[in-house]
Amino acid sequence: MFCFQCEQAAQGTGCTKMGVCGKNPEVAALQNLIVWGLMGMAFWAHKAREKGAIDRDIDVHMIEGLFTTVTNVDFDPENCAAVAKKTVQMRDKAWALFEKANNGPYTGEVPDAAANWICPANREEMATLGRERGVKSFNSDADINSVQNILLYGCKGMAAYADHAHILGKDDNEIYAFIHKALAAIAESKLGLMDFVTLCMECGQTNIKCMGLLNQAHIENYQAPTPTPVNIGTKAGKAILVSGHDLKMLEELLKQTEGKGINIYTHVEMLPAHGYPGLKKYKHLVGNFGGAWQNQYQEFQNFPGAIIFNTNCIQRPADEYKDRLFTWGRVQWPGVKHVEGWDFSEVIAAAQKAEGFSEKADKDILTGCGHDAVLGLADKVIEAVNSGAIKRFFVIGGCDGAKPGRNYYTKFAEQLPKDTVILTLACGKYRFNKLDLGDIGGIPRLLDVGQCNDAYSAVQIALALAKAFDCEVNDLPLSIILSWYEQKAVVVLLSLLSLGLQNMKLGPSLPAFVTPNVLNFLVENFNIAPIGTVEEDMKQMLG
Ligand code: FS2
Ligand code: SF4
Repeated sequence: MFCFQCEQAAQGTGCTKMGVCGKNPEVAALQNLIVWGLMGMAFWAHKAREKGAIDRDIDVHMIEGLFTTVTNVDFDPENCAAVAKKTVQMRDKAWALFEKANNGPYTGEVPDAAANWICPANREEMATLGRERGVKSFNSDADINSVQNILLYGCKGMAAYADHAHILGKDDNEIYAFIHKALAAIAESKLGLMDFVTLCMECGQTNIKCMGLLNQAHIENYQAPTPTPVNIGTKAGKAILVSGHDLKMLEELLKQTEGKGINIYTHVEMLPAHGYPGLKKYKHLVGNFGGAWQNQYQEFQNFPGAIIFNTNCIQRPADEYKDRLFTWGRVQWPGVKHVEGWDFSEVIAAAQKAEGFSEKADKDILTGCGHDAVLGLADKVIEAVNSGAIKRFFVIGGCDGAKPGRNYYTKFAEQLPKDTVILTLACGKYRFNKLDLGDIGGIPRLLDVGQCNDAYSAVQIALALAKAFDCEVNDLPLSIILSWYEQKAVVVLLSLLSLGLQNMKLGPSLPAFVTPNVLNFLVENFNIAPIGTVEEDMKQMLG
């Protein structure tokens, strides 16, 4: 196997024997096959779209297929094989769609991925085929291959956000069209390096639309989030823990558990759910449990109820909780019960059977500080900046992970002077969101903007501040320090780069799929740099 799509890539170069995440060689090969098939499907879907022919099933299969291959989503070979098979059927559907719109067959050159290759009938042969279709084989030029992978990972991250929006009934033709165009370009591999760089920037721009669409879907369904304290203790009673990013799944579970004496807790990226009026109205949504995703193996052993993942990040479960663990949506783990659709009665039954919590008091942490809430304080914020009470804003956001170097983010938040404000989002916040950082004239020093997709909201805050101070975003007293782990962080980074943001710091280590030449390009054009020591970086940013 070879996979280097996430920050955990073995030796900083790529997983070759077994994924550090737990992905085995068979699943890795089947996911290669899915991506290869999607590239073929994209070729025909893109050509059909150019002729005005669109098929929503193909569009949706694209985002579901890509999301299946995101880090820590699907570890089940049976399901990956089923997705690969369906992909080949959908390629044929896209092909037929094109020929119908074209009133005849295509006469140009067809790339290998889009040719009439047959999906083998059994899993073993599918995996053999997938092994030959790895990410290193897109292009023989290492730099072009690197940028093609950045584009692919950007599309994977965006597909996850598009999937959430689709589940809430929001689809945007432009988003689907771009993903098809991008994967078709990788399949054809005819463009030059700078063309792929341009596509990466377009990917970032399209993802801003996609995150905006999801933001709109969340607000239309659950109203704009408001600053909300969330308890991290436990309430006496039966319990269900919800992990992932999907708010609709949480809402359905809240409806189905109402009045049943079961308390619902959020985990990791579900924490911001507490800020939405349409979700916090459920009194049995009682708190947040545990730290970031990489601690689940230990922490879930202490959760005496049912646990459900609706998106990444799932890890190999311990036997102590495997029979109380469920997956939903794109997430699958072999041997773990998968809930299809919207009936959570099995999860509820597992929670009722489990011991449940006794009462344990603990502190509150704050969430729900999206752009509506923060910009509601705009006058206060502007006054605090003008008076010098706030010297600088720091966006410290992105993913958490297992590497020891991630203590950087905790130390950074702890050591920042008291006249600075932190905006945070995604699961990297668990490195510091239980610290008591106080406030500046009533403005909390730590503002939790939300999930990784709420990078949209952070961008809105930055744009509004730039407008208020009549300057460019790069001239604001604002520094951005990102932590990355998986492909959603890649697409968020592309979005920030596409807005022209300069001087960002990235850690805890640089992606294995970025070649030295591509890195140089990023440094020269965006002055992006890897994190260094807390002291030096802080001195530089505050200076
Ligand atoms: Fe964290 Fe994992 Fe949000 Fe990522 S819970 S690394 O999926 O997308 O952030
Ligand atoms: Fe390795 Fe990350 Fe790929 Fe898993 S997703 S196999 S940890 S590079």
